[in-house]
Amino acid sequence: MALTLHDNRCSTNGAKVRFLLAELGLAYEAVHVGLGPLTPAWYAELHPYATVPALRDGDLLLFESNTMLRYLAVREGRDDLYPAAARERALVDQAMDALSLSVRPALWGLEEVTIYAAVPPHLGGDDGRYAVRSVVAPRAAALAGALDAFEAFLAPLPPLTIADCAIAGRMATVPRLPLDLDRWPNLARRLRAAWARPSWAAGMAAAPADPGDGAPA
Ligand SMILES: N[C@@H](CCC(=O)N[C@@H](CS)C(=O)NCC(=O)O)C(=O)O
Repeated sequence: MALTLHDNRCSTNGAKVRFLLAELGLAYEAVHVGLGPLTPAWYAELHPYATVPALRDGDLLLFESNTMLRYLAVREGRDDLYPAAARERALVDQAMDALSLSVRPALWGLEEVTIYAAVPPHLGGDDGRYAVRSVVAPRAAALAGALDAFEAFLAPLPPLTIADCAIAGRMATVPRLPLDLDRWPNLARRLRAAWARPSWAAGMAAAPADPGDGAPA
């Protein structure tokens, strides 16, 4: 099997790539990598930033999830998912770049105080588990502003592209955030369509088991 995906089942960037691999019907080996302090030394030597995912295809090793999406679509000749024509391709790239550069920082700002981390006392954390309203509200507003602008980037795209893999994967946390998705009709339509695809479910089911959870290694 030529393809190997180093991944973690909690990784939204890994989810982007798993979604596309399933959409393309490609077989691959899924290798679990612990995150943060659980990252093994061998992986820190393999990956310059020691983040997941990493994709190996023979002697080619890729470290950026958006690059993996572009590479796999071109490798498989899927112009429908990543157009060959310069203008159409630029619109897909632009949506992916806006997601990474404008939406993602604001998304993380809200995720970190609601889903992932305790709120430090100096930011108004209460019991150390859930963010207080005064911390969450401005971050939700910042994300809402980023998504207001992002709507325009989604409008010209064809129904399914690799930008949808990026959006569906990186924004997989949205249902757990204090956010009314219906405020952004283009985004809501694309996310719901992507998450309804059999390839999305297949991609999530293909995530590597975490041995730390007692699942088979
Ligand atoms: N720009 C990278 C970001 C990768 C990234 O931040 N991955 C997260 C998981 S979604 C990670 O490995 N976090 C652990 C860490 O930063 O130590 C990509 O798109 O692939």
